[in-house]
Amino acid sequence: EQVDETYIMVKPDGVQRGLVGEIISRFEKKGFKLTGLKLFQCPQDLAEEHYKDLKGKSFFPKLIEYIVSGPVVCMAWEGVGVVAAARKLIGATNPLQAEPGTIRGDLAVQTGRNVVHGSDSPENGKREIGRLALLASFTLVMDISRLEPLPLFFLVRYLNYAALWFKEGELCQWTPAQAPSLRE
Ligand code: DAT
Ligand code: MG
Repeated sequence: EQVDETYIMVKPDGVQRGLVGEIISRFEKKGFKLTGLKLFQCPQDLAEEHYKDLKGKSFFPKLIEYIVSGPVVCMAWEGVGVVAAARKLIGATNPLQAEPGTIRGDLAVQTGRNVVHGSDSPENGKREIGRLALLASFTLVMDISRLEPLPLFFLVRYLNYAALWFKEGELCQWTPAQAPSLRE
């Protein structure tokens, strides 16, 4: 079975309401593996890049303003079927329509303050976490030596944006203590 990864983020209202532990706990208890975690003040351009598919919607400016209004908690979670399962744990975009038992169903009321983000596809999970960009940079490094400094500058800037939420070295691979390979 294919192991996927998803980008989960506690939005500023979730941090401010003291819901970080509760939200992390739901993914831990489900049985997914945490591979990245940080508290982070999101800059305007990253928020716009993350939500670029919603550019042009009437709520876009307010959404960006909200995402940069205070620190967020960025997480990468890994597991079989993790993307769809995380969306189920999170619940519908409008918390009033989210089922009880889901994070939004239990903890939120407003669409514009729905406490948590989760990637909507495995491709977006990779894009949002940043692995696609790391791969792209590795293959592009081959061509870089032939480029002039100016295009190189723009390339590095582009990769910087494409990486979205995590940089190389911020993600960890690890094996659970109960794994057979670690038994004495
Ligand atoms: P989701 O976060 O469930 O993936 P989305 O990707 O469609 O939902 O939208 C991203 C965020 O934008 C969402 O969490 C809250 C905000 N949003 C979406 N639709 C909205 C609306 N009609 N009014 C206000 N905010 C909205
Ligand atoms: Mg979405």
